[in-house]
Amino acid sequence: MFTDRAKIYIKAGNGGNGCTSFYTEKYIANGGPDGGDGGHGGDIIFVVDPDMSTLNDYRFSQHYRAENGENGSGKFCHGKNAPHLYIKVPRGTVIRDSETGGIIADMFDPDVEVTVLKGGIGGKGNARFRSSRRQAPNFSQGGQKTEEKCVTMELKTIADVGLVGYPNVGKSTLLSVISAAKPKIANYHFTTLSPNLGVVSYYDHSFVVADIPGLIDGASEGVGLGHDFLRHVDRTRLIVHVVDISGSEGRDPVEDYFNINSELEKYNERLASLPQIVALSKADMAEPEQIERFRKETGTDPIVMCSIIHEGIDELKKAVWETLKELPPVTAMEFEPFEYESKDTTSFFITRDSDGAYRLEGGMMEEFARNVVLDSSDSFAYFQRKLKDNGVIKALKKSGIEDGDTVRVLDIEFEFVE
Ligand SMILES: Nc1nc2c(ncn2[C@@H]2O[C@H](COP(=O)(O)OP(=O)(O)OP(=O)(O)O)[C@@H](O)[C@H]2O)c(=O)[nH]1
Ligand SMILES: [Mg+2]
Repeated sequence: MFTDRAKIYIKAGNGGNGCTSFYTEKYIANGGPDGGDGGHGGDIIFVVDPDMSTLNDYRFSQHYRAENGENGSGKFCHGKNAPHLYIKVPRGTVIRDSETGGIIADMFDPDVEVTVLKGGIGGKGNARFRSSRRQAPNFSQGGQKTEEKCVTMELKTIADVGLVGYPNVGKSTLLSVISAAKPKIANYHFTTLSPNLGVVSYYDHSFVVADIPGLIDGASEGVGLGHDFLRHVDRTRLIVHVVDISGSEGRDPVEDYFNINSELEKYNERLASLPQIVALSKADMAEPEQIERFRKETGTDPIVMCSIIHEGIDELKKAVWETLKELPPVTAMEFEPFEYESKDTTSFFITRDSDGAYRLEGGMMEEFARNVVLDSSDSFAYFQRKLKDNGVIKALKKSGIEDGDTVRVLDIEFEFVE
């Protein structure tokens, strides 16, 4: 089973909570606050594993969660930062946000690391909240929580040349004679079930060739089958279109040629407009008139081959190299930079509840609420000051609040007093 597309769930670690603690020692009264900060949650980082060539490891849509940061503790102990979680993928994997389809990363370079989700920030311990006015802060900050996301990974093989054609025309045979690759070869359709890569040397040069499964199942009603595999030649620079010129399976080679080209067109414009070299295989079983007719009716200048006795192979390699050297190199996909929004911690808005109470909502409120321990008047005073410092009180007054009115923030409720 070959998997080249997979959906997984990923979640960075939450930040660890800050600690509320006071220094205690025998004979020492009123030790100061000594609660340490929480550690950061682990990031989710994608890396290329050069030994991987499929996404088989991910076919069951698993969940990948980085560890949470450790909570802070007394004696100013900082909680440990959680280790990052590395997700290994084969080179050429394109990672998209499943919800929007936006490309997050193209794992094109062999040693690229992409941080897709950042771990939550650790909460501050109460030691951090000490000030001249507040000697004994009785609260600490919760760690930042992270959200789970769903991403789709899609393998798009990186190669210079793509071999395309009907099943059983000799694509894999060709790859096996031009490179050291050892693909499976047999006289039936769909011998190749997943892409094979081979490195071809041509004098001092080399290029990579991808052999994919046959495109059309001639046995059925002529519907495209291997369509999905075209993804693996989608970023090549050149197509070698292999046609069985002997018509050994009863099809007309000229029709084969046009059918495959229309499959390429259906897939996308780029594939259809790539330079193409036509290679006629199984010429040992064809009559010269068949080759002549092919030339005439397709208007192409094909290379006539018999892979099994290496005929036409040098000519093909030369033609491929001569074309490739004029073409720009394969590059990573172009896409708008995509980043998961870091949590909104600065906005707020005011609504009214049905009983007339004022309700505060938005990222800023959630951020402040992390700091509030409900049973601590100390932390509540801190919360109220934060509301004032950030213009929330002013905004409330602008919307007409008066002394004695009720204000609600998440599950906290208090009476407005100026
Ligand atoms: N006579 C002759 N037979 C060939 C030639 N090239 C390949 N074959 C035979 O054609 C059959 C199919 O070859 P493959 O290389 O497996 O064909 P393929 O295009 O990769 O097929 P799929 O992977 O199924 O799409 C094998 O039996 C090969 O030995 C050739 O030049 N002449
Ligand atoms: Mg094959």
